[in-house]
Amino acid sequence: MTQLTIPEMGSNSEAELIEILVAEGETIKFDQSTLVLESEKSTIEVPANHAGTISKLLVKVGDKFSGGEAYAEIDVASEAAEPSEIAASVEPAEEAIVQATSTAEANVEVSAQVAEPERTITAPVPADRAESGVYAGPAVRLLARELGVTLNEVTGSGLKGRIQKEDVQNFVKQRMQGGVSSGAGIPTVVSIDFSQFGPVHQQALNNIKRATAKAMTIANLNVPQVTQFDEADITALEAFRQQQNQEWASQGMKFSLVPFVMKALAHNLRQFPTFNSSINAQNDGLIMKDYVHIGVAVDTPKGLLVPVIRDVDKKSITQIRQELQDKAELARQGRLSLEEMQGASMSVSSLGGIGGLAFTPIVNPPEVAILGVSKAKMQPVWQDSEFVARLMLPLSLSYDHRVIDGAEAARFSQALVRKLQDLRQLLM
Ligand code: CAO
Repeated sequence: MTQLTIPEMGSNSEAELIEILVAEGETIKFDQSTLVLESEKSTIEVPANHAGTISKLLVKVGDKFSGGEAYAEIDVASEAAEPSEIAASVEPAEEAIVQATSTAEANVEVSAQVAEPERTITAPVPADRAESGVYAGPAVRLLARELGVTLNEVTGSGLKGRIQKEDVQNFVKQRMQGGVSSGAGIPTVVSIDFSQFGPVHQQALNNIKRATAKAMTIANLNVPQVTQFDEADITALEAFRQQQNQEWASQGMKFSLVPFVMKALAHNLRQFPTFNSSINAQNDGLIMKDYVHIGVAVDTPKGLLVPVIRDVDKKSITQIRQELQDKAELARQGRLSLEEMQGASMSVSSLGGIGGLAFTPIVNPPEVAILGVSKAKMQPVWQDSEFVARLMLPLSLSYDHRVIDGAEAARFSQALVRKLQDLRQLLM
């Protein structure tokens, strides 16, 4: 047990505690911001001078400090990472790449910030401690206080969820307009000391998993989504695929179902342009896209990545197959560029190679729909006056209900089914 202390602040300085960023029972890292103090001149984030679990907070908002005072008791973690290890574990470039899977707009911002990190925090703060409470610089905190905004309610758009001035301004604007603020007022999950129930150990999330977690949370909070289930009789498509596999075998080429689904989906996106749109920044119109790029979720050892195959509507299934194979391989090797994960019209998530009946994929904004593909199975299907064995492919279409109505989604799904059942539809 030891104590966390306020750093020396120079003679005649006094600062008031305006925010406590940690809680009793919380496990914190060395250098993690714990308190926010406000002096006459500036706002200061106080970094923890030890890592470990906070057993007792000794202060309350409004207390005044001149430096050197103890403010918490902490059970020091014996395995606490050294500051140099913390810094070494951060791979901002990789995170920037992953965040590219969520929004093209965010990518631009994230990559810009990686190139030139913001430096507004007066105390040293490790770059990977965004999870612990609010992550914002003094100027942003001051602005929030002036505008009466609780920073916990603001979703940060900066690197690792850092709250920017614009986020505070947009929050106020949305409130004034009576708009919906993502995550506003949503209570956070309580942090529990699981060691009280049995032995536990920590496992760090890598940058890809952290970025995916953030993107999925944003998606789920912002997009009212519905999933439409369907199934396509792909008996004929499967026979064609097997035949193609035999014909191309001498060249070492093999076709999986996914390129066929992508081609049919691209055709559908031309037929139903609303699915190839995004909501504009003012939430009062749609940006219609004249290109058809399709993202494909790839399961990699480090986590989910979504490379984008461009102009799928203009490419042959052979080309799409080759590009998908190349991009999936790059993804698994962690060598995809930022550009290769940007700009999808819509995404496909195929779990057909693994199994399962159906699932509800999460729309990845600013896209407005995503297609889930599950494992095809032989099933008895009633035809005329008898059951016949047919290969049925389960499809799960999740869509943003702000943009797409249920009837439109059902029509989209049925049109896709018809295309997969009879590829000649793609010629029309
Ligand atoms: N029904 C039945 N069999 C299927 C199928 C389906 N819908 N989809 C694929 N298969 C078969 C393939 O034909 C292949 O079998 P053969 O070797 O006998 O031909 C086998 O399953 C392996 O397929 P695969 O999934 O490895 O390859 P793919 O080209 O079908 O898919 C890719 C490529 C990149 C989509 C896939 O490798 C992948 O990463 N899938 C996971 C995506 C994911 O994680 N989604 C969840 C995102 S949300 O967390």
